[in-house]
Amino acid sequence: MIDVLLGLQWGDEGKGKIVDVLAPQYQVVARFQGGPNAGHTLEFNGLKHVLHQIPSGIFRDDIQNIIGNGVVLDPIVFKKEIDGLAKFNLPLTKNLQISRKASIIIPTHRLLDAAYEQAKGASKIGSTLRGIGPAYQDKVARQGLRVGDVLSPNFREKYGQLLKTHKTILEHNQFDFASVLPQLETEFFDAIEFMKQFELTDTEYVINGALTDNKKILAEGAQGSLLDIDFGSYPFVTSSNTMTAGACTGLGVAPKQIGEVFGIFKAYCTRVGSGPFPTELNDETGERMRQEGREFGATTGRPRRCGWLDLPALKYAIMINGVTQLVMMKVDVLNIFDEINICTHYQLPDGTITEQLPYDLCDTDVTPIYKSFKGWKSDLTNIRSFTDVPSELADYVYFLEDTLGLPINFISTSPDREAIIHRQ
Ligand code: 2SA
Ligand code: MG
Repeated sequence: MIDVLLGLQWGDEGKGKIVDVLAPQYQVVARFQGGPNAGHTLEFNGLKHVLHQIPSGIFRDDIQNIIGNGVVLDPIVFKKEIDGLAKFNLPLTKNLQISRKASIIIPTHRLLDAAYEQAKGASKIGSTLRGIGPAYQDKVARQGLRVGDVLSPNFREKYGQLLKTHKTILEHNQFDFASVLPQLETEFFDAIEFMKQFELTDTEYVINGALTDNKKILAEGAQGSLLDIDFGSYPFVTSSNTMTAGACTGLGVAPKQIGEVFGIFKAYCTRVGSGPFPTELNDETGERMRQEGREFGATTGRPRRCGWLDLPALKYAIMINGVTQLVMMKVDVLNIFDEINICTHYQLPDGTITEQLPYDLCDTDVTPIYKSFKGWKSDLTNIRSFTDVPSELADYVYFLEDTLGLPINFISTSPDREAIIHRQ
């Protein structure tokens, strides 16, 4: 079976830490969507490391890591990531395989990302400007470059063709690229050569072979369910399927092979970039959450918008993903609050009370209805057993389990690898 681990909110749920905790049970860890817009932070032995495109199993010697076909890979970022890992002395060329069918982000994808955002003005998505949207656009338009193409003698020609298309669009948008492109291209072709030392292969065979051999595989999601291209708060979404189904198409595995689905959520909500966020706190409470939770983007450093936990949104994410186990992160950030709120329902402009997401969250002004809980106001750092948690926190957890109809099997109490309560 292949287990899937994904974020149930708008990304930054702390997936990297949980993959790292679960990784010893797996022989393969695979990324199936997204690209350098992801930033998975791992903290161990007092060190902090952020991975963008490389699967989070990379720090364990006995795990095979796979970048699947559903990923959009930026070779320049890839080379930087590999260089950044040099100090850990990992057997990288042996433990990392890349799908030949993964899409390549070329330098002009990043410029196009910026040009499109600029053209949108006030209605911009707040993209990470990593070229994600434009790269997926070219994939769907059937004109993109794939990792396997780098081995073809015609690679430069294929690149040239795509570049021509991009230049036309950039010129049309009056976006100045002439001054930056030559340097980016030098870096790009250098990184393409660098990438060739890794195994570029048909990873769907590797993964299905591993399944036949009864190996345990973990599919590592990036971003979050509410950023899913189909089910997120469109158009303020990313350009891939971040949900469980994305693991099937992004790796080449059949739906019946999916086993456990770990849904990761924070005990509150954050969002970076634009788009609707019903429980957002634009006040001092939100600011305290941001400071206490160090809520600044791992990829772009942007301050994250903060707000209370949103159950209509969480239930929706659980439903579309078929979540089987919940993982609650950053509970310790709530240690400081006297009162903690959970949004259980939305009130629509016509007065209707619902626990469903409206079709268009952007145009529907929903008012969150909160249930309030007494804060626990104590430090959780050294708690490793659920029997030791303050009763207020236990009540909070029981309420969520009851309402969501799923067990919360892991509760993270601080960033460190060890700081986790595993219930079972
Ligand atoms: P893009 O660059 O086209 O994907 O941007 C589209 C929208 O998606 C948002 N977005 C994100 N939001 C939160 N976290 C993201 N990545 C995490 C990080 C990593 C993770 O720490 O950087 O959790 O996987 C991420 N990536 C994209 C973006 O803000 C736009 O609103
Ligand atoms: Mg993150």
